[in-house]
Amino acid sequence: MTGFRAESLKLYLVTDSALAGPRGIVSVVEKAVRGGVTMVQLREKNATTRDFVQLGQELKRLLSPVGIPLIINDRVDVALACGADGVHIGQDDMPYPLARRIMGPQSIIGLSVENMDQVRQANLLDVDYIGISPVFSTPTKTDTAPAFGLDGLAVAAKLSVHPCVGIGGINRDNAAAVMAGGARGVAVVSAIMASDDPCSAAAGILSLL
Ligand code: TZP
Ligand code: MG
Repeated sequence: MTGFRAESLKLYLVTDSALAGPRGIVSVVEKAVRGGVTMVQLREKNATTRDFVQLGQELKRLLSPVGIPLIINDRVDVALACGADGVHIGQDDMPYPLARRIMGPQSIIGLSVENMDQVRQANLLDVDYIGISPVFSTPTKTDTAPAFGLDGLAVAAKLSVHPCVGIGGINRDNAAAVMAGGARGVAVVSAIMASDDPCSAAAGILSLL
């Protein structure tokens, strides 16, 4: 099956072009990698397909030599085109069985779940991991389901047969609590992407996990 290792979830950086600003995604990711991120998801909601693929190719060139998996948000076609290691899908994206068929048995596929029912449904799929979304409400993404909170996260992590990563509002103040709730890792956007020092921001969170 896929060569996915749940340890890759530990500090999962999800990109945001707006927060990277004029520095650009690649430069921020490069610094975050020096700080110890263990997996990277390229998430582009407004990019053209051409720019999305090009960014994916650039990140793949950066991450491949250091053995950090690159995951593409939503877009199976972009993941294949840029040679990414996998794709992360949500409940409204390509259905998992089709994504698996297209991506092949080796690719990493992660699925966002927004409630306990979706955790149970994900148990019937051979996804590589699930994203508990959101753990806390966050200004980075406001069109989310109600937050799980730490108690909900603990229930979801117990219920899930898959490794879980928490996303939403996670930072230095709560990352350890998310891990204590049973998550195998934390997925963060603003805590790293918005930092003036993405290397220290990543290293600081990692030191708490
Ligand atoms: N999915 C659920 S919450 C979220 C995504 C992409 C954004 C998380 O951003 P932040 O800044 O880490 O709270
Ligand atoms: Mg999606």
